[in-house]
Amino acid sequence: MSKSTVHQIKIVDSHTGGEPTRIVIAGGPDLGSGPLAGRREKFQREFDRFRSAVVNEPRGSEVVVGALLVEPEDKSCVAGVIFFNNVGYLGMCGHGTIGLVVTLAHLGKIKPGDHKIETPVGIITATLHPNGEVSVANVPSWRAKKSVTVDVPGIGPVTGDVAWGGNWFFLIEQHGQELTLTNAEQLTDFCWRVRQAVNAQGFPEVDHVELFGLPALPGAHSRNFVQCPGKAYDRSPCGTGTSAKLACLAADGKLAEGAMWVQESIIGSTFAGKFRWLDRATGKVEPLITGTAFVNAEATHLLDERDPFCWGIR
Ligand code: PYC
Repeated sequence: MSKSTVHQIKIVDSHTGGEPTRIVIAGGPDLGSGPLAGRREKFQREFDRFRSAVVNEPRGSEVVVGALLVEPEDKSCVAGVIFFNNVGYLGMCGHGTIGLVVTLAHLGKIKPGDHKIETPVGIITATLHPNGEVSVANVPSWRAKKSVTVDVPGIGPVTGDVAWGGNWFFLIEQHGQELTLTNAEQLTDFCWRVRQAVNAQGFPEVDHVELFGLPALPGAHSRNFVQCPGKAYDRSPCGTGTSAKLACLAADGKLAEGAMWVQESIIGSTFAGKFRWLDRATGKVEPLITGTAFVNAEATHLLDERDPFCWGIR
């Protein structure tokens, strides 16, 4: 076997409340320097097959969120990161940032304390607590539109809020769906239809759909089901989705600044969230999301150009 056809990528896997994160720590594409939004575009334009190789089958699955570690432009940051998934690229990723912080600690690169991290949609501050928990002070989050009703083929009218929490979400309270894991297939179909309708009826930027219901765990305030852009559902309560939810709760006056909101995921994992106002006039808040992650693999991926599925099944 000729060695020159085999690329090596070093990765560390973790999961945050059941949702996997795969951090590429070496062997990734060289995206140069400059703002991360521009480097994310270059990633997409010139190295998209690398994204697919890392997260798609046969090495990954539709559930895996990948993260490429890059040099931050702002040197006060400990790292820059570009998150990606089975179909494309994310703005921010809450569960992924918690996974990243635990991974950096595992690698001996950071100690408990505050750490700034650069993302394509802004700089966030993550705190690694001595007990291993991680809090993420997310990018400014806000509700863009309240009570948008879309006509969903095969379902009928569905009403939700459009909000930004580092990614764009459509958040639905009244959906008539049972939020249980055994119902995941039906929930996936429901959310996918809603997303098509939301995209077609005025909000092409929305790529996550989030349903809310009553929690199963004592102490939790709500349970969610979050559909990600590539149709997989988030096993965690979704950090950016919880941020979007906090922005809506703040806008509606349903949660006070600094009060705790415990968001439960469809598999029963939780994030604790709270917010502080950045600007009441525009409804912008800074969400703080706290959760835990565990490192579960260190590996070297081998990308053999002669393998017909070297760059993933796309
Ligand atoms: O935790 O923000 C998040 C997230 C986005 C997509 C999957 N997880």
